[in-house]
Amino acid sequence: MTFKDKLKQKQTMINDVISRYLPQSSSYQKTILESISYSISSGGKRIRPILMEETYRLFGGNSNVIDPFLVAIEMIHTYSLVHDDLPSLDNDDYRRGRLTTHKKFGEDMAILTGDAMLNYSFEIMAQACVNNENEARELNKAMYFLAKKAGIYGMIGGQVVDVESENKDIPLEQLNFIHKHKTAALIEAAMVVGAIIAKAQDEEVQLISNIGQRIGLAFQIQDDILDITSSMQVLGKPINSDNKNKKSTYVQYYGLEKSKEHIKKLSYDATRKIKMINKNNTFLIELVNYLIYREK
Ligand code: GRG
Repeated sequence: MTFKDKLKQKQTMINDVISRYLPQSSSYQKTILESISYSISSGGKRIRPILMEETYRLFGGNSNVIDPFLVAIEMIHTYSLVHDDLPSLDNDDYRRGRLTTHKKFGEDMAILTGDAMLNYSFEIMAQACVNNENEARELNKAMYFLAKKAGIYGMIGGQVVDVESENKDIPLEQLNFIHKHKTAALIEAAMVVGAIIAKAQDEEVQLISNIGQRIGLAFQIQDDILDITSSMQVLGKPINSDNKNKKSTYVQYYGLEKSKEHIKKLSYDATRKIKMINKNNTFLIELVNYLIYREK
């Protein structure tokens, strides 16, 4: 089977898990359920849950105790996109090739949809901790790590600095802070959560955290590159959005060629470290290369 076929198979598996966990209700609040379903079912690449699942398997994990965490990280990621697209932030009309949540359901519902997805992700992780007494320690630890990386010390922290840096010339150190927190933190969390739930040793978790940070940073630099080199048709969202929103990017700092070289170095380091784990990790290495050199 080719890498693309394997990836497709894994995306289908993640989509099945997400459908099983979607909240259900036919009562008065059903609009929020439609809106959550619309936002999360709209064809994202699912790279965070796939990275989590792969890291979990890498360290010998083989049960479905990980499932709520796979859903939770995609819910957190999707909420961040729904909120990021709002008129008060990036004000985008298209995402994943279709209307953004606020364009489809209104701004009020889009705010509530993001809130609901964030809340629901913790609801299902907490439920997993309650239901799996024997693994509660690892599950709690994983939930704590994800909470930190999605919050003030991670994605939200990075987004705050990003918003405050618009229209400004910022030092490279600040740009690094934004990229490492806004994007890389959740990608790092995906891998670390997989390792923790599989009961990897502390040094292994540390190594995975280091690998995740590099992959996450390279992923964001490629996002900066695609924003100027790709097209709306391929990306499913408008290009030149960084320019429109007066954001600083790696490409502005280093130019296209140097940014590409930086990605190469980060991916080389990440794959070298993955090989150090010395387990059957071919798909993970292929996945890293796909993520970093992706076209959308
Ligand atoms: C609003 C709290 C809050 C945070 C927003 C994630 C984010 C922070 C903003 C989204 C805009 C952006 C360019 C973020 C960088 C991360 C990134 C490249 C997101 C897109 O992730 P993909 O490519 O998207 O995995 P799909 O659609 O495939 O899931």
